[in-house]
Amino acid sequence: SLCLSKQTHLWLFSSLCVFIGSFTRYCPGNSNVDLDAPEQPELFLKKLQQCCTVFDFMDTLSDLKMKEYKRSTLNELVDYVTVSRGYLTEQAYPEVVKMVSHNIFRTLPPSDSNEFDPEEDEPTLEASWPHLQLVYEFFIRFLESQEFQPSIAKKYIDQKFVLQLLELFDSEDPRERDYLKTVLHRIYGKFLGLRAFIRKQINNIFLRFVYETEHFNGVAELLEILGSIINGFALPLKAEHKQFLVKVLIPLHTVRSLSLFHAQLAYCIVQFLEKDPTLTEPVIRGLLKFWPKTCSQKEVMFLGELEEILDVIEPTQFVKIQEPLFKQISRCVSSPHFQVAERALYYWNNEYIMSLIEENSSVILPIMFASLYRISKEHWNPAIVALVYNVLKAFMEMNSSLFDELTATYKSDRQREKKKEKEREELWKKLEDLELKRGLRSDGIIPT
Ligand SMILES: *[C@@H]1O[C@H](CO)[C@@H](O)[C@H](O)[C@H]1NC(C)=O
Ligand SMILES: CC(=O)N[C@H]1CO[C@H](CO)[C@@H](O)[C@@H]1O
Repeated sequence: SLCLSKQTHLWLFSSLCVFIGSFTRYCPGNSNVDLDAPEQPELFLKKLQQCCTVFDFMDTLSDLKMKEYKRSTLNELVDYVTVSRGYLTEQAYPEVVKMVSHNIFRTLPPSDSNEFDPEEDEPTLEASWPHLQLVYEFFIRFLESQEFQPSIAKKYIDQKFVLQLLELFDSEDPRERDYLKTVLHRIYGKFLGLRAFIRKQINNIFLRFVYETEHFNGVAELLEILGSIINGFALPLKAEHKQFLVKVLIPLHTVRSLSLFHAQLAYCIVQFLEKDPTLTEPVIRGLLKFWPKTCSQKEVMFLGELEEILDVIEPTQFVKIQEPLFKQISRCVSSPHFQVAERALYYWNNEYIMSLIEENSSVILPIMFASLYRISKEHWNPAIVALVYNVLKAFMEMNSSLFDELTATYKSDRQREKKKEKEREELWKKLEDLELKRGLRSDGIIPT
């Protein structure tokens, strides 16, 4: 499989073409490799040209033989580029990019954005995948080849190419998006001159997604690439990068289909905070601002992300944000949704978070106490009550005098409330009696 078969069939030019001979791989064998080696670069170009022909896979019965020839030619090209030694000539670059472009750049089938629900429906798989996969495979090996020279390739892999590549991330086929992810990652790694452009275009895709369409299939894949890009940012972070975090990544949390890319999004956020801890406060304030009000499933995701952030938070940053943060957590603990309350209460199993709470218990206990105490008396769910008892116990151990103080305050507040309620009831009763005495009818009309 080290060399290309000699036959470069005519099938590409039209369906009239005649297939000459059998499509067996021509390998000169061990005896006369050298003799045939000079032909290889030229065969390579020819076969690249052949593979520019694109077949219609929607018609499953057409061109069956031709499709099979192209498939084996692509296979040969994959093998060739994997082991090529000195065959990647300068003429090959435009041909490779041309072949790849002809095959992968196409109008994606219209996805019924109203109908298709990526959380529920099966994606439409790409019909031409038997060829498309090999083209992607070939392209990745080309980019990864030891002989690959970005300085030559950049003439052909340019901004226009990248723009078309990014559009393909909207493909419904997850297999294609997976290949695209690797392709874009390689291009980002090898073409320094395209990096800022790629980031800017991803930025635009996300803004359009958040504020206009709410529809783009490749958000998770693009975020995954960004995760590793962020990882490589130099310090101090550029204003452009911080802006991307605050103006794009945080608003991405508001999208309805968050569950499809939340893990990748949270990863990017945490990457940013590990790079630059001073971003913690704006990030957490952003999450609190966009905190979901009606969707408990989303609320659970937010709590999960917040825990990831707290896992890496610096104590100096924690104190800046602890009050609004624990006000929200206190609301979550009292949530009527079992899963939300449970997820929030799990924070108390996290040793690092516990140590942060303990250091600032005089701030956090008073915020949390009333909700917890009330739940321990009133909640319908025994699992939640058990978790709450654990939290209260931990609080008591942290600072028992503060705990007693809060208990006393809570009780006297409750009593005052109850007393007020009672007084209000009595007042109403008195009013009723008074009205009866004055002969008011229940319908409020004074009898004449
Ligand atoms: C307990 O809380 C009280 C009231 O906030 C505070 O004055 C005291 O220092 C705390 N004790 C400990 C051991 O943290
Ligand atoms: C009010 C309070 O207790 N603040 C403390 C919170 O924890 C930090 C250390 O992480 C202390 O420096 C603060 O004094």
